Amino acid sequence: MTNLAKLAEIVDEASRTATAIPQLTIANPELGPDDGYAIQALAMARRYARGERRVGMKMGLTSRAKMIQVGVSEMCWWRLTDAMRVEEGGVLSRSRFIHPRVEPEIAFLLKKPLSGDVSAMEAMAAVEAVAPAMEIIDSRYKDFKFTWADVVADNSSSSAFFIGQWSPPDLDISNRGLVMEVDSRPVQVGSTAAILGHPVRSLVAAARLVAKWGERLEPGYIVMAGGATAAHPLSVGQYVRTSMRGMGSLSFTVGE
Ligand code: OOG
Ligand code: MG
Repeated sequence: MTNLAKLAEIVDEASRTATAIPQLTIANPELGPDDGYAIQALAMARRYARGERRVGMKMGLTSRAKMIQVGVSEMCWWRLTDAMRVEEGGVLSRSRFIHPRVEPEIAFLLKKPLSGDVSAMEAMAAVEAVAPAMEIIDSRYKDFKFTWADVVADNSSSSAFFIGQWSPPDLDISNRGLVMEVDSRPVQVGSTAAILGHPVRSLVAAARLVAKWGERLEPGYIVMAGGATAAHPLSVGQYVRTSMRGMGSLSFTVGE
């Protein structure tokens, strides 16, 4: 039988020490996505034991651009902790990561719990605020290559995130133009509509997916809807900025 706790230790250590590892499914071809989620939960317990605190959840692979970039066409999710949040406008330390990439996202702040099958209207009624966001993804696997089971086991590549200014939830977020720039040069241009046609669908999916694992989205949680465009590789010295029409912009600098 596969030792899931051992595999959780391997991905967690790879993440903690920023060291690339071979895909888990190479040595363990029997692993499926449900095993990936079991590994993820065990890896999460290790983070809690180190003092990290749960602050929300991220959805991944919710836009076509993202699915095509990594060659996996199923959604994935992961639990966010306080240690992953970096202050907007701050410095992201490159040495914490293996081969980091940045992607533009949209974030929801919840004021009510959500779990199971909910409608888009019910999901929005649980939202306190919405904000432009950026996620730093850093697959622990060599060459950023993985299967669905691998990526789920590895935090869904999650490693850090930035949140911009919160707006009230009645703002129409269905089709907000966005530009992600590196050193004032646009590297990705897109729209929030790329996220499942409307980012609220990602929140609806998030409520459904956590329920499968006996969890709910809690008041105060941040839920990241997933990259609206392909991700862009990061290197030391870059100044990265994402602007979302009518929602302001957020930025960071890549340090050593
Ligand atoms: C997987 C994580 C996907 C997103 O927003 O789609 C993700 C990856 O691209 O490495 O975070
Ligand atoms: Mg993402």
